[in-house]
Amino acid sequence: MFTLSKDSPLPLYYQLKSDLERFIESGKWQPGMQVPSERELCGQYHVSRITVRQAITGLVNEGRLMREQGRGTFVAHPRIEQELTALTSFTQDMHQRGKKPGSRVLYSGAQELSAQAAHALGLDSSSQQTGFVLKRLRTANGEPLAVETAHLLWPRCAALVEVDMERNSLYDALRRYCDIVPTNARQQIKAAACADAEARLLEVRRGSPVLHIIRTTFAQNGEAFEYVESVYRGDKYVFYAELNMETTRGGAYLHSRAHSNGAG
Ligand code: 16G
Repeated sequence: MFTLSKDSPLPLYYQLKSDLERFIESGKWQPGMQVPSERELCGQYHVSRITVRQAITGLVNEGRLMREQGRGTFVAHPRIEQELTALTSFTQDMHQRGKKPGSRVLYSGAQELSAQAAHALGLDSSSQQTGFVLKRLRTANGEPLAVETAHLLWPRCAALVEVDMERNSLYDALRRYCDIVPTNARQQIKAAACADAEARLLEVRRGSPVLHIIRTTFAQNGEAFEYVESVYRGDKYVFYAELNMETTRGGAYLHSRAHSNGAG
């Protein structure tokens, strides 16, 4: 029924993978749909099981398909693409994508800060510092996407104690009740394997790929008001940045401030 070119310089598995990719992109294969079995694809394309498996594995690795043990292979839901160039809140991000943001408060209250959080907030990290800590499970249309632990200035953000953080956006509440306008941020993203506690909250298997994000956010007056440690589901998110080549200083520079620290 479908033909692949044996004369093409492109390997058969690659041609098959591109064909299946087209089904996903054109919407012929919809998110959540079960795809034909390896045996069916072998029959349809007249190729070996190894070729089919290689094409499917490629799409699974790219997050386009999902294998579910004992059930089969399904078309993955597209990941949420988040731009790295604009400072947005979770609530804004979800509204922009037509999804309903939700939060479950896991902890909220004044707490001793870690030296790292105190340092990021510009406090003297050599002595004990108190902050307002807000730990939330963030959801979109009821589906868990991230666990975020925000450390905020105390008592500067004390008004938040009165705000229902399951129904309100943190950034909106800061603007409204604390006279803090989130203005810019520094963010670090690294890959990790999901720990037990977060795996239960995010409804993924322990060890699944997640993104660890650390953000320090600054207010209109340049003061750091929030230090956030987050764990985002790796199968749901893709971060996107546009990079411009800078040629004005004689050499060529990548205009991104992103840098890698390597291991550790
Ligand atoms: C985003 C931020 C987080 C911030 C939250 C406020 C990342 C990685 N994190 O999730 O730092 O606290 O937005 O969201 O982007 P909210 O205003 O909806 O509560």
